[in-house]
Amino acid sequence: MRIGICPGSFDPVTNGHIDIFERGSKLVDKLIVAVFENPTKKPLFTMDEREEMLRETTRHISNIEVVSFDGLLNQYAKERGATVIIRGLRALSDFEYEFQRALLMKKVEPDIETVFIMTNNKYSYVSSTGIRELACFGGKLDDLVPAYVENRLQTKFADKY
Ligand code: COD
Repeated sequence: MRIGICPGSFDPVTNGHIDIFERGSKLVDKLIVAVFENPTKKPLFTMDEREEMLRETTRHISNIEVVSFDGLLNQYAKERGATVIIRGLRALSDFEYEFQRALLMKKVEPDIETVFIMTNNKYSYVSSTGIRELACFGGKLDDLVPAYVENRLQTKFADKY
């Protein structure tokens, strides 16, 4: 059984992420969507909240398992027997970061391949950072995030301010 991992901070999950899950899930028998902490980012949602939003919005993909893990990606991938890491690529700016990460991963786990899926044109400009900013100022999020996530963002910002 070929197991893939799609890791991310997913703060929150967007339609761009979900598009990558839908396409990535066809490349493997099982796709583990895993919430990790990105030490360079200060999250809006807790890991549990991010995991719950992912679970609610990926129910339509039958071979997906959603988890969260507070540790190293390579350790978790090995533990789960995953052989492929699936990442999305939007622009040249993503490439530099992803290139370094993929090489680092290859160095520590030579048996794990990182595979990139090009963004869907429709979502090439969608990022969790942009979504949080729009939501913070009450902007419209139609077609950018699932309705469930939009509600969670509205509640979060209503609580905060
Ligand atoms: N279209 C296509 N792809 C997209 C889009 C979009 N609109 N938006 C985002 N993506 C892709 C991103 O390029 C990325 O591949 C993936 O979706 C997830 O994105 P984010 O922003 O939610 O997640 P990141 O990049 O912050 O995730 C980084 C990790 C949390 C995976 C990383 O920090 C990590 O591995 N942390 C654990 C510690 C560790 O092991 N570090 C060493 C790694 S070598």
